[in-house]
Amino acid sequence: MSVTDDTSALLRDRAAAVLRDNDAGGWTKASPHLYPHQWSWDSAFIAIGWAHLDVRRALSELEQLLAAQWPSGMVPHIVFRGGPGVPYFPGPEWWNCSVTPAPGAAPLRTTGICQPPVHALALRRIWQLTPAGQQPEVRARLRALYPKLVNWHRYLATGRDPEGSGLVTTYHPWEGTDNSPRWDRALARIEVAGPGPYTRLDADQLGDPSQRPTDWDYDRYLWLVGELRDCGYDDAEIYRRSPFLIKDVFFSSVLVAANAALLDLADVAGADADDRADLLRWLERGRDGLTARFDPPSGLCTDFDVRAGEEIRLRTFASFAPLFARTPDAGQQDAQLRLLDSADFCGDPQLRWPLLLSTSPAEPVFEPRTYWRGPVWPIINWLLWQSLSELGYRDRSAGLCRDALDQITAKGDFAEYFEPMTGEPLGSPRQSWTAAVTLDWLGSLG
Ligand code: 9WN
Repeated sequence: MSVTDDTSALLRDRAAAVLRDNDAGGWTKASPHLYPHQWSWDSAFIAIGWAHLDVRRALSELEQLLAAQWPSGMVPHIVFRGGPGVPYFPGPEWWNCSVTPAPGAAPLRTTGICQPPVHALALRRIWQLTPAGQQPEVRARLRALYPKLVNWHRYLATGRDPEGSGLVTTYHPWEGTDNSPRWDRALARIEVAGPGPYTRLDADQLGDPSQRPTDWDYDRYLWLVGELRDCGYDDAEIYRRSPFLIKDVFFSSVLVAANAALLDLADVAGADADDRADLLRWLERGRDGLTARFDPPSGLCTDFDVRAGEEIRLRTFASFAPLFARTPDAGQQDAQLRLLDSADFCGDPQLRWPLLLSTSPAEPVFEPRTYWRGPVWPIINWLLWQSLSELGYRDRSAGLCRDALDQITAKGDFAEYFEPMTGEPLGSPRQSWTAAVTLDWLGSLG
């Protein structure tokens, strides 16, 4: 099946219905049952989807998320907006943190870690899609959000990069791509004293535990939460004590692209000269940091385990960090595109569609049905599509958009992720960010 005019109108209505059904009033559940609260990078993608339906509603998504921004500038990975009766594990009691959004307002319960900073890309898309008549209102709200996003980036560029390397240090697998094999060695080093008794909800809710991280992973995830909590979520203390500190090239590449997005909005936002200079400095330092982790012969960009002092050399979606960062260097682009087309990635003839997988089938750890260890994630392909478009690879980006929409249309109901060889929809159905990127892809077709 391919997306024709008829099917695209239908698909747009169905995607819009997912966002409307998951709308909880100014914020959107990441999915109806499995993820019933507000997640950080989900919200950014979701805002991009809303921008095609109602730019005001799109702004609320970001405003509600940023209301939970910590004084340090960190934007927490979950805001437990669903309330205490809504089941999710681990809930707020495991994290023991909250923020008070305004004097006298009720505190918001949050987690103490963060996720990739896609938010500036969302703000830029909102502005691009704002109808002329709504520009005065949207500009005013954008101007209120902008300094919060600059502070968020400042936190990542300083608190999360005390070395000034241009690369963001992540503290937990939940800072984006949970059970990616990129974390296996660092997790294996943790001698688990036992995180205490707990009952997982995810495996039952999904009905197929084999797609989710194992209990071995969860023991370590929860133990790490305890460590971060004991450090009072203080960056310097975490740096002194935590066994899990990773220079994550994917996370860092999103920060580079997000800094560029804020610079694009600087005039609309009335940004001052200091903020502009900081954003440019972080952007250039980020690109240099990624270049230092780039291996020209293989075309791979690799994460670095700070605690072990070792490279994490695996073929995963993160290997394409220079592309995600829209690196202008032609040599890096060529090497990355060769790798992308190779049999290790999109050139594998067994793939149902030539889309970017979370982990290469050529890796021994590849598992086609397990979460971040093989399946295709639409949001990752959306990020790649954006980069290819911005870098001027029109045919490639158009092909990627077509294949991604075909995958979403063929089977299932806006699945969280897909089996790469069969196209089987996996994970949560009616996942908000899948619907959101569908709306953006359809919007690009004109
Ligand atoms: C933990 C909500 C989130 C995404 C993450 C994805 C998954 C949560 C989980 O779902 O993580 O945060 O319970 O598995 O890995 O990227 O933000 O969609």
